[in-house]
Amino acid sequence: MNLSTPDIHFEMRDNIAVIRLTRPSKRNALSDGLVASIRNIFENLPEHAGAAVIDGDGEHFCAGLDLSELKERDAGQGMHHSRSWHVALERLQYGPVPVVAALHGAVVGGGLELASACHIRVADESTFYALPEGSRGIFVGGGGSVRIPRLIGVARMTDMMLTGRVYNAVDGERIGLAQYLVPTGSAFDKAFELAQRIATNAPLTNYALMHALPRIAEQPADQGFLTEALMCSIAQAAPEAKQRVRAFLEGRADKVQKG
Ligand code: 1HE
Repeated sequence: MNLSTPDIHFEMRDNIAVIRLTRPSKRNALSDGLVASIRNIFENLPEHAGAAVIDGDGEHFCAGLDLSELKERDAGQGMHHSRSWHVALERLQYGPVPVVAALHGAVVGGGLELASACHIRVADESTFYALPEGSRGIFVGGGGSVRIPRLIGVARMTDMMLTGRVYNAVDGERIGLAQYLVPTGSAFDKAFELAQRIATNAPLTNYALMHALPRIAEQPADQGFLTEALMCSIAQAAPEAKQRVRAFLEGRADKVQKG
């Protein structure tokens, strides 16, 4: 199946899915069609995909919602529009494989919402983050109010939206918007290297990290402990887990190296 469109490029590099926003003349602004394409890609990833990388062509990762499509919508239409983003980004977050975002330039508005749905964010030094919705008279609608406070806290997101505060790459990494900060121009390479490493994990471990961990983290502790015990028992019962543990005990597996 051809998952590319003029605005998004999809390719498999061995078992890594590479997804690139290709609308640089509009700073990769997310049109309705582009959001639908993201959903389509994560609903139809090839079975052999082990991880994915998403990045953007040109000077910026993503300028957010395509403001030229911001129509006069009544409340019901507005809700359905927002829900279409939720579905697309849920397919990404709770999809078949972990996704690493390679960030550079503007990561703003819906672009930050897209990045927040990814499992790992690698930012280069040109990256900057903002939520200009506040100054455009609108509100986040792509899951940002759920995901961004979980990365940086309600107070920082409130500040970004009330005051238009822009975080640079260094401060973005410090507060938790990205887990990695790399030299300008190297975010994709680092993200790809991480994706290759992720793809060597046992599939059930990756599944647990994507689907169980965020839900456990939202559960009351007593329920979380039980869910953890269930997930842990399922993962360790898999033949692959047994092989990996045996390989370590027999000296055939890598030791943890000092960072
Ligand atoms: C756009 C968009 C866009 C650029 N929708 N067309 N997002 C924003 O409020 C951010 C708006 N964008 C910007 O602040 C700047 O464009 C950037 C800082 C990202 C980049 O600046 P720069 O100088 O490199 O580019 P530019 O000259 O501003 O833009 C180049 C073209 O892209 C220009 O079009 P042109 O026809 O005049 O060449 C811009 O109009 C166009 N462009 N960004 C449409 N966002 C689910 S709810 C989510 C809610 C939101 O995301 S709200 C936040 C929207």
